[in-house]
Amino acid sequence: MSHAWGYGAQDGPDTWAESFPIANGPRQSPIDIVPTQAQHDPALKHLKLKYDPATAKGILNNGHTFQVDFTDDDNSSTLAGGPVTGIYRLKQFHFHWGSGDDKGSEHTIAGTRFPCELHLVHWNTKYPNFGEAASKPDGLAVVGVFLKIGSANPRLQKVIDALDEIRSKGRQTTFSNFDPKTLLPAALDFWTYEGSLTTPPLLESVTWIVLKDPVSVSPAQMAKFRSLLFTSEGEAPCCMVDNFRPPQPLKGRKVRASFK
Ligand code: B30
Ligand code: ZN
Repeated sequence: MSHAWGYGAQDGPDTWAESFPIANGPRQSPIDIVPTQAQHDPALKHLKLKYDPATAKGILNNGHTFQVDFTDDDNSSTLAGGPVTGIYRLKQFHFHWGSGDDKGSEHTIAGTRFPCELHLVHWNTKYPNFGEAASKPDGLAVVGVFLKIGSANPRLQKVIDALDEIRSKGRQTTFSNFDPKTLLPAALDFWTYEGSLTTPPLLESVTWIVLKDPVSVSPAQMAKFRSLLFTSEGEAPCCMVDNFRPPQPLKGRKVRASFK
């Protein structure tokens, strides 16, 4: 798979609107979440995440991040509750990160940036497949989890150990028997708002569910993320870092909180 867009000066977020005019649309992501501006919504349900480790399938360097893919032909791994109606199936998870610890997340909290952000991508089973869902206003639900520098996170290690095999763009390998719930914090308090994919095609189809509590990652673990390459084998190597889009205008949207 080849992309005309990236995160460099010539093809980065400031240029995406030329090919994807929705980049300036009414519900773009990420955003800066200002907790004092969010409204607690007691009607929000608890998030129900049910993941079957047997649905983990493979891990891929797609040239802008790495993603762990899941089989999504039945409801073995799903999200329900929270802000959404119905059942959403897990498709993949991936990360965004910085070249240093002072940046890397896509969402920010009152201007605070985290070094990394995990995205768990789900699609609404009222549609026939991910591709169809991705163009519908209620098609996708992405759970965002911040990573903060601290002690090594043993639950990340299996993912990190697979990165040696997918250093370059286009490389992939099998990745099985993994429960992504182990990557989440103990408490599932969240903010939610209506947004978009944070990469082209920037489709405005995502119900964002951003968890309040971060999980930890060690400096050595972050270094392994940063040793991945944007580039294919045979190209001049270019480290995969700063693969995040900065916050976009809120344009009157409301952010709701599941907690007080
Ligand atoms: S995010 O969670 O908002 N960062 C996609 C899914 C989630 C997000 C962003 C994008 C997505 O599915 N994009 C379209 C599919 N991609 C995926 C891929 O495998 O590598 C193809 C593409 O862009 O055209 Cu690159
Ligand atoms: Zn993402």
